[in-house]
Amino acid sequence: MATPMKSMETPTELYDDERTALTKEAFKRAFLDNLLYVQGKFPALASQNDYYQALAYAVRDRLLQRWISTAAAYTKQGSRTVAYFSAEFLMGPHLGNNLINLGIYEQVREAISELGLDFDTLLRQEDEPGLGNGGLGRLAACFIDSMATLEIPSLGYGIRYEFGIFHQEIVDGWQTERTDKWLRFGNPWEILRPEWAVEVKLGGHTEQYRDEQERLRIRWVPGKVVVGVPYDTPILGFRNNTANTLRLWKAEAPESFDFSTFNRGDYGGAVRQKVWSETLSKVLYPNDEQIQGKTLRLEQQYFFVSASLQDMMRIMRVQKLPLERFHEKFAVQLNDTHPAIAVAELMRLLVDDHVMPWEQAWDITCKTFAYTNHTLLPEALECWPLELFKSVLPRHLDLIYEINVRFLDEVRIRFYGDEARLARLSLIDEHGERYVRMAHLACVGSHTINGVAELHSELLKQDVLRDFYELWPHKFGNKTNGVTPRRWMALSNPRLSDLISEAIGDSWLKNLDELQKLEPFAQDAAFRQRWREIKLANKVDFAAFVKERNGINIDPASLFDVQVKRIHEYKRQHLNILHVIALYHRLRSDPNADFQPRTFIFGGKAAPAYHMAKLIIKLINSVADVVDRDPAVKDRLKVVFLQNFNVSNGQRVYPAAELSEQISTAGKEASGTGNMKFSMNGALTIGTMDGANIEIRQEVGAENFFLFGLTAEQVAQTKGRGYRPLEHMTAELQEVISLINSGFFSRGDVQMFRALTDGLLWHDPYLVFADFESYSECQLQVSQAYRDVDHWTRMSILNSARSGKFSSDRTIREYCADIWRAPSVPVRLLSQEDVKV
Ligand code: GPK
Repeated sequence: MATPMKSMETPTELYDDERTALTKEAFKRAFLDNLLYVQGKFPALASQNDYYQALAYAVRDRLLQRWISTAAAYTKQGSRTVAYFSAEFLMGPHLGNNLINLGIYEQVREAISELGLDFDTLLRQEDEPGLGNGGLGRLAACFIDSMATLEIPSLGYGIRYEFGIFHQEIVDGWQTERTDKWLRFGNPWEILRPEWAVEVKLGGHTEQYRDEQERLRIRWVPGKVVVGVPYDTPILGFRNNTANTLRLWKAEAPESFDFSTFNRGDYGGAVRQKVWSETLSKVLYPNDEQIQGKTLRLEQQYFFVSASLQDMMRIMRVQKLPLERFHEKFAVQLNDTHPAIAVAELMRLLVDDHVMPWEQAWDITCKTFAYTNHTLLPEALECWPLELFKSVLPRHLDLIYEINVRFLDEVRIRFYGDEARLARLSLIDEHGERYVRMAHLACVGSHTINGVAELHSELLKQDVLRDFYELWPHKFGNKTNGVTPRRWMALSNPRLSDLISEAIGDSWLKNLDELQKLEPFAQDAAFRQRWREIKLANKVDFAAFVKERNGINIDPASLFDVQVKRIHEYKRQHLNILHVIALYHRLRSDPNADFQPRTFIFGGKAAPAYHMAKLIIKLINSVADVVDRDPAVKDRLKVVFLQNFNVSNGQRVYPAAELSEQISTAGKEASGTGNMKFSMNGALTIGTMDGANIEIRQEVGAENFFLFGLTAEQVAQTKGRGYRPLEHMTAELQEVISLINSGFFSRGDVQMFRALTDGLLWHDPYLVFADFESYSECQLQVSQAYRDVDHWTRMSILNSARSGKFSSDRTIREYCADIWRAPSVPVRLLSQEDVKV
């Protein structure tokens, strides 16, 4: 009989054997093996999803070699590691991206089609992990991609929500929400690590006690305990050997906890405990830039932060590093204030659990954290009512009081006699009901604070965080956002990427500044022709997609004008749709007017409780409906609302766009990142002087950008004087508002959009009317420019050629140099020799 141990004595080849080779033949074999041995299906019975799963597992096998090699390299070198703390990681589908990064996309496509299957159908099977709301979550995803590509040792830490961002469906023009069951068919990209589970305490109270050395100490007696179980997803670098880790925590009930209940015969109680525990990682809060102030949300934040810090301490134990060197081993980036409780939690772990003196623990804490702010909107600044905070984190409240006392002492000496300043800076807001200010906790506990675009970082210093800037100017800096060109160009726009590589070679994907080499091609008529053909082909693809989804025909020859992003008043989708109505009115009034045909494409989700945003969606759909049915404007004006805008749909729309709408009220959009994706893919921008628009315009040149509207300074002045919308009323705008209020778009219902129009007329913090004329005028210039096909194409090429700055690789290089001080650690693939058992 063959002994199973035999193979252990003479290790056979572990890697680069038939099982994980990158050749087409090996891949086919692996695919069929996975279908049989993992899915338990044979081809006649397999569904498309079974095939997708088999494909995903075959790819995953090929990631693991890199993952193990990376872990080995980092462990051996005890590398300095970036821990990116984020409540959101909006990853989008993994399969295509992993194939791109492994460099086997084409081989695998061929292998699959040689097996008689449709590769694109299989790609579409993946339910994308939508564990984020919008820009902030997608930024985290681009950042971990860039860290892996730049070979920076890093861990992304977050929550494995069972239900991600809701699925949006439009019913009778209104947004409806359906639960996102992304885990329904399993997730082949994650690996469960039950052996690294940790306990997280919540609630209860604190008490004093004396330790063995008779020292007076404080103990936290929790009301409940949950277990955090890590699920790891490998994050590949682009064509290198690095595979970093995204570690997401699932909440489970600790067995010991419900056993006691169970033993008492309280079966219901035991189950309730389990249900409650799992609620913690059940669902992503769907609010963007608006806090809801729910206890569960604070519990979620603390849950993942505590689990992550404990996990980092475990890693230090494994690597035999003393906790005194925590800040040398790890650089932690706080993605907004959602993980800011980490400042108090690290103090608790060091002071309470590891009996470290306060001063030393505080020194380590401040050297560990850095904080990124993502918004200037006051409604997004997290403040927790004191009582709520205390009920969830009684020990942390005490620690925050202590941090605050010491902090305000420092301020008192610096700003002698300035009581008002003390109140403004305090970690506790004491005007009326008392609150814990999470942004203040983040600022006090971090060595560096940054905004996400030049203007935003300036406004932070002048406005929201002014007092902190006056106290610690050296802590402040800017890190303009970026996006990964791997997903947002190579994967989503293969036609354009191939043309670019043909022209300038393919190293631009690792060094996006090389796109500059495209500039001379803007003067080359043949190249321009190919550039146009590609845009047209992308538009044709997108039109087919719209036909399938919305059942309407859009003309690929019309100008594709796109606004896709979360629906929010400050982003001003209503400014866009008012202008569409104005165009409609012009066409109806003068049917023979010279008119550049346009397709207006909208997409984005509204927070479920944000009524105004939902009303804006309804208005867009209502206009779309009327315009579609009106033969008078047929073929010249179309409006499409793309349902359920997410990463996958984004990958379809950016390559097809010609005009990118970035029309927020100046001073409100921190950066924007969609603006960058459009520009890279050759769309021109119509935009305000806001967020990263300013830097995009700077890079691509004012002559290749359609600028309109008030500047942030003018917005502030206008508001200072008292903004009166009626002063900006024009005849055309009057027509537009009247048409809406007449019930023309709402089947005679004159009330339907009143909340919206009244808001714009009487109290509009976003100055829509003030910018309307300038916007309209600018759109006229767009239409004229579009008619000069060659000129437009030149501008399009130059937008792409000059978008190098907006690679998230550049952003991450800056974080590494200025904030993290984390050197890269190249990974060598382990050979069979290295892993002999
Ligand atoms: C900012 F504060 C927040 C938030 O809660 N969610 C979110 O997506 C966005 N953001 C900003 O609105 C964008 O301007 C910015 O580009 C993005 O974060 C990433 O920094």
